[in-house]
Amino acid sequence: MEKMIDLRSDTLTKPSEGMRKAMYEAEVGDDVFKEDPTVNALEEFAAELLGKEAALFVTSGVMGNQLCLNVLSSPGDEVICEKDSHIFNYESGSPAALSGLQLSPIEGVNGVILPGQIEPLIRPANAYYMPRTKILTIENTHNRAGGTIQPLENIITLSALAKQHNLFFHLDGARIWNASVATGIPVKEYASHFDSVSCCLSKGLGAPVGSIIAGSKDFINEAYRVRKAWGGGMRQVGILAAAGLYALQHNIHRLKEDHVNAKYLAERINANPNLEINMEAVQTNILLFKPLKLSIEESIRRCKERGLLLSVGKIDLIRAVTHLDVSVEDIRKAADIIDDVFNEQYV
Ligand code: TLP
Repeated sequence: MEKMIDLRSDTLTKPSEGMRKAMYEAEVGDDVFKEDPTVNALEEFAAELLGKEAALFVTSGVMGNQLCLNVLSSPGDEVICEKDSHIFNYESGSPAALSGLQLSPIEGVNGVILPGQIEPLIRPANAYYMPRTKILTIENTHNRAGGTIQPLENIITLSALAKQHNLFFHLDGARIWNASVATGIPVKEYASHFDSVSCCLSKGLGAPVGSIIAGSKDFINEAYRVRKAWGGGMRQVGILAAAGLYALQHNIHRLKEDHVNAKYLAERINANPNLEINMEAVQTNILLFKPLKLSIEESIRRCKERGLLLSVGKIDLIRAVTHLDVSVEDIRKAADIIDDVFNEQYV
């Protein structure tokens, strides 16, 4: 059978040979005793890359975000986020379940929220009968908006606003690497404007598992305690940390190939009169597009029949994500399949 081209997510990447070799050869110890040299090396490398005092290896992006929210808040506090954010939509209600938090979502444009929208939502400091606004969080790149990049000037303004109102500023930087490669702005520069940062090793970077959170030493010490309490203390986990370290050392720069592939596919989709795509939002490795004459389910089914896997982005949009297991030839073939499915004769 011919290989399926899988554009459902960049989480589907499989460890390469080089990564598997690094995993096989990893020196390990008990990380709960902080004695795993590979985990320690990964955390040091990541802290340096992100320009933060300390970093912690955690199981997943969700755990990373939730640990950060937990450490920066108390039950009953409120978190301002964007309405399409991962934290609001795809983390199983865990801000409420794990930390007793209430979310206050704001609708952004391409995932970007502006200071003027946030200010009215910040609760007055002396209102003891209201929740306390404690955290402002944004996502870069923004997944559900289609991999869009947060403009640095806006991040800087939001950071100042957060400081002015004594709010912590958290970055869901699951795909911060993509933003950095696309703009040329170092991840360190992005991270410097936030109190806490969570970023994934297991998406476009190709590691099988894991995320990193970073911040001050005190913040990470507390996150270390909470991670253990939540059952996230792992033992000889250097085997997985080795994959993460390999990912950070080898797979960041090549993300630009995924962005070129995404642009190519977006242009082919844009040229098809039966499909609609917001080309302005095609900035990194995620594409969202709308079939005008077929339902989402039928579209996905017809593509699958021809060897192309796609997923649902928002309710009325199809999502395609490029990644390191998808070659230029695969992308050309994916574009041909999409043309075939959405050509006049089939719709
Ligand atoms: N995103 C996944 C799905 O959950 C939607 C995907 O396929 O894109 N923050 C952002 C911005 C994310 O996109 C994701 C995963 C996470 C956090 C959570 O990461 P994991 O899956 O490692 O818990």
